Amino acid sequence: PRPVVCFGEMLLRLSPRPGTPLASANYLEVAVGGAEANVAVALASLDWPARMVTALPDNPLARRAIGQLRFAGVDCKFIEQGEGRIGLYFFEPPSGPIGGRVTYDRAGSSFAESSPESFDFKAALKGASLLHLSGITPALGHAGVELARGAIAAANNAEVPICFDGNYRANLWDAWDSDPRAILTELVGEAHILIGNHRDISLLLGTTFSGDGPDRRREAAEAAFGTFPKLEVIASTARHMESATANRLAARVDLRESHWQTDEVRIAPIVDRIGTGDAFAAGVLLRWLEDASAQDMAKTGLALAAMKHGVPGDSIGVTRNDLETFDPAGSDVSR
Ligand code: KDG
Repeated sequence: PRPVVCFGEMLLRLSPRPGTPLASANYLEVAVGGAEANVAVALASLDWPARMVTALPDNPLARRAIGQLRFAGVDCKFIEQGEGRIGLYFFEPPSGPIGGRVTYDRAGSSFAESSPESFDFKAALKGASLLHLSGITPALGHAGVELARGAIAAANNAEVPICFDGNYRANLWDAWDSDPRAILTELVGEAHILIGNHRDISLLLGTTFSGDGPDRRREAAEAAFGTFPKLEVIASTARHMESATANRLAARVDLRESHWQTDEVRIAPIVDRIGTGDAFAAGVLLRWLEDASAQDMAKTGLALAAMKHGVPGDSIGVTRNDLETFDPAGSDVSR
């Protein structure tokens, strides 16, 4: 198999214990994140080669982040280490009726301060099957937009298809004088695979698709296929939150000629919601890389997303066997 190249910022997550507000926390637990890195970890753990391209400082915090990727088997030789800092985010987990909250401390990170010239995209993309990036990179500011453009141009030069995950982060876009719709429309215009729900698509197309049923979703997908001629796959999840610790989740994959929507599965208790979209993306991509059907992409994406809800941290490392034997209705300890 040919490697997937994941390009984006890596972050450390620092979280107080559930129920303890950040403002009075004495202990913070560390996890390693970054949406694209989370996809790399999931793919590598499933034995699909993944290569991370990012910029990090040369310090113990960055070594902690890289160590997590290495443990999963991600190829780290295109990670540029030099000046600057690693981005952090603080996550107050949901507790009782209070939802979770993210506070970013990532301004001026090595990645956000880099430019397309900082990376050897040509070498990193050599022999690659796919470039995966997300809407987090352009949300970082003007430099982030250039980074996303640079990576996309390099993939186009190398004739490597592109997967773009919308990953809309309002807090990042709102922090600068941004026009997310114009920027995302330009970037998605180069993508072959779009991970994003029908609301992301509505944002891109400037249309409101009222309601959330399968007909609306097909309508949204067809409109997106009409607007973005390179798009081959649109994959999305639909989530109905029951409480801070329970979800209902369904997955959907639209191809130009076919589509598949899974039944809803109930997920409870939820251990950690962060990174579930990245786990979904990894499942969809795994099956796309294997040339599977819309049904297989949707089912595997849903299975990985469901599994991630039960795993602490931003990413999930699972084996093929875990995936094949996963039963969303729950399973016993195997001995
Ligand atoms: O999808 C999960 C990511 O949001 C998380 O790992 C942190 O990349 C991150 C971000 O920018 O919020």
